[in-house]
Amino acid sequence: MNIPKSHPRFVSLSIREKIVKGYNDGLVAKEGLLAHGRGEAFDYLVGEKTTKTAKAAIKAAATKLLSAQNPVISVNGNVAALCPKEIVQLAEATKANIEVNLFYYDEARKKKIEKSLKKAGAKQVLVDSPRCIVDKDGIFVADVVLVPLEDGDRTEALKKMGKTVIAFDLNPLSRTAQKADITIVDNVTRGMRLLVSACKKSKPTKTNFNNRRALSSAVSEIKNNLRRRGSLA
Ligand code: PTJ
Repeated sequence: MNIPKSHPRFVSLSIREKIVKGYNDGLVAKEGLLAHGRGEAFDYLVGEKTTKTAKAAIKAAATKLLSAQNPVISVNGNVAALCPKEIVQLAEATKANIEVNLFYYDEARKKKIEKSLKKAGAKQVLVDSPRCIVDKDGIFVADVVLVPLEDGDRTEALKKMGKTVIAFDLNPLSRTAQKADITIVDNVTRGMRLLVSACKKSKPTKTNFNNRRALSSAVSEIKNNLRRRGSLA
């Protein structure tokens, strides 16, 4: 679809086209289209911009990734379709491994994602085996795992394995958002770019980021956005 730049929803519709292309190319699961729709709805509520709270979470995530011994970036179909180049740049900036982990396990899709990441410049891509069995050189030995868009079961499993979890999730109420150590409530297409530049600028220091407090201010930012638009008293 050719979307005119003047369209008021140009950016959102362009991101939607990326997900649809990813589906047509065999990277995104059918269910990934639904997950994207949920993300679009929350992005609308957030105001389709990176909030102050998200910026603080990105800063904390950058220092955490840079201080990690074995950071891993977990990639699923949606992320592979939306920001493959940024994943590669982030892996380079943080010396992280990239591991493909699918919720809706599909060997053919996994291979296509691996190939597309290599095409985007990834030197090495680790792959999981069927669900919850992770690569022995990747997430299994990782101390910090970045899960851009993840379902709650997997985030809980990572926490049970003792990992520090950093997540992107536009829904501050989701199980992933609540269980992660650092949740970036931002569209992965905006936030990932900012995370890459934060990692290039930051130093590996300690962070005293409080996720509970950050999620509560993310909800307040949604309320304030709705008030500004006159949709909430
Ligand atoms: O490729 P697979 O098989 O690993 O499957 C990937 C999906 C995303 C389908 C799978 O992990 C899944 O079902 O996820 P959920 O449980 O639907 O959770 C996805 C979360 O990401 C939801 O809370 C959405 O609001 C959020 N989300 C969707 N799109 C974006 C987003 N958050 C940030 N940026 C987005 N673009």
